[in-house]
Amino acid sequence: MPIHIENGKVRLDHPKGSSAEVLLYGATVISWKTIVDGSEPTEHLFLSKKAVLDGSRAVRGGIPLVFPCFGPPSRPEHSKMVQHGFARTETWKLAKQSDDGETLEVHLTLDPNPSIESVYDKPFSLTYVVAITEKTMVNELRVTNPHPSDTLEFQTLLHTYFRAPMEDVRVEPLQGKPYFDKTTMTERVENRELVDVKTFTDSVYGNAEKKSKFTWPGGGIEIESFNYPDLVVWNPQEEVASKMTDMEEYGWHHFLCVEPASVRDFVKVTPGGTWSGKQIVYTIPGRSH
Ligand code: TA6
Repeated sequence: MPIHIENGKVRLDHPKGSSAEVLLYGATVISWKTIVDGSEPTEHLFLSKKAVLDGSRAVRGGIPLVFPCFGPPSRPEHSKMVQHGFARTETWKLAKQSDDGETLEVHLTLDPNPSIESVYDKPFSLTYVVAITEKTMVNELRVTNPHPSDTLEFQTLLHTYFRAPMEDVRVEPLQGKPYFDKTTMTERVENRELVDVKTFTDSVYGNAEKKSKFTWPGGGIEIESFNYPDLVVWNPQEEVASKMTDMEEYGWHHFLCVEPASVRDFVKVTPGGTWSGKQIVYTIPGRSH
């Protein structure tokens, strides 16, 4: 079965060897594999060995979904929420699946429920599309505002933990971009052509390019984003990661978060409207040594 659901997890197994796994909890993609060098499938996402997967807390790794607020709430309507909002800690429904032989696609949905309504009183409807081909994965969040007269305002982000060697990875193109440096709480302009994360990095870039990529001698990933004006680059290093009870030992050596985002400002969806943000991720073959 190319697409099957078992124990609260949806598994997509492509006939050409790629695969993905999505927890209904938080609609969290926890695995994306492709065959990169013709042998065994390669895992491209980082999932902490200490990640809690029982639905009691957000998953440390994979692609947690940030909605309707980024970071600690900054608006009155979000004041009852925890950081990054409720989308990543609610259980979604598998609403649709399709397989045309080339693309395996699932749609997960989240609508208000008593748990959400206890922290958020705005109507909304979310659909999250996860699709894989032989070489790519698509992650698309659609936010519908069903209110007859009020505009819906939110921040959102795909909090992707990519498996990568922290010391050797470089992100581009970011040179010249404005960014808020959350490690010093200062607004700056990026002057580096290639951005590394060898020190504690928590940067919220604006004016993001449509295509970003990060590479290391053994490989790389390209991200094509649609309707996400910002890009977050994060690695907590030991100083922050060592305080995370769900971060495996030395885990920060093995991942880089590059996150298409709409967080420097709030998205505004008019009554009856739908906003969509999407990333397509591609693997880049490793440079020959
Ligand atoms: O995307 C980077 C960030 O906003 C960091 O500031 C850090 O808080 C990270 O998200 C992880 O947040 P979490 O709530 O999952 O521990």
